[in-house]
Amino acid sequence: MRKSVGALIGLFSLAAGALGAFAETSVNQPTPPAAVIVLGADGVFRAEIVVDSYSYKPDHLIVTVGHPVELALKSVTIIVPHNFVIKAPELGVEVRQAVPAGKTVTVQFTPTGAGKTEFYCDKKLLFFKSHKEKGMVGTLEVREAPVN
Ligand SMILES: [Cu+2]
Repeated sequence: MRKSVGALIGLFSLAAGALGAFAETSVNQPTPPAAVIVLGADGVFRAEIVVDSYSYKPDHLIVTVGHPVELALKSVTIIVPHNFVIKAPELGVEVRQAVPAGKTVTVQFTPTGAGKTEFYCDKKLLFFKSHKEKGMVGTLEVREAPVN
């Protein structure tokens, strides 16, 4: 089983290489903890999210209703562009932000409702799986009560 999966991945890599999608390697960076977000003295939740192929770190954010959230999306990829999407009208959050390779971009939003939703990258190359399907997905958790 393991062998056939390996063969499949090998084939997949060959196909990806043939298409010129070879540059999925990333700069080595220390990986941050799974969930870190800081409520500043000014009442703004801030976090840096490392954007890689194909992950967000941290991938679980916990914030509270009515506080602005400011996320620095730091791409550590060399060529592959990603994005950051949240579609959660029930939380009052609609975000679509491109994250070019190697760049850091900032997004800001203020949740108006409590609940959980996903943030994800919806990029997709031809017939390949979407980046979300490859693991570029995380959880935004908006709580009513203050965190800690
Ligand atoms: Cu992506």
